[in-house]
Amino acid sequence: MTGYKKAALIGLSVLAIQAISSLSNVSAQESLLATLDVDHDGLISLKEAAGHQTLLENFNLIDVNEDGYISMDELIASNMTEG
Ligand SMILES: [Ca+2]
Ligand SMILES: [Ca+2]
Repeated sequence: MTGYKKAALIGLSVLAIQAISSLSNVSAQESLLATLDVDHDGLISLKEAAGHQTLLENFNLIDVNEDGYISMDELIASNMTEG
């Protein structure tokens, strides 16, 4: 195997790993939203965030558009998980 091919193969593996880890992150946030979204409107209100200490403490930071709710997009951007 040439050095170039090796580098290309390593590059592809890194991309694959990044794709897999970003997918698993999304599902972590999906399950977090599902856990906290008591009224099933797809958003986490301040009241619903009370079930997650870290989320509650960072609510204003995560709520980027300041509508008082954390959307799936905002949750993904925050990288917040259940842990
Ligand atoms: Ca909700
Ligand atoms: Ca928001």
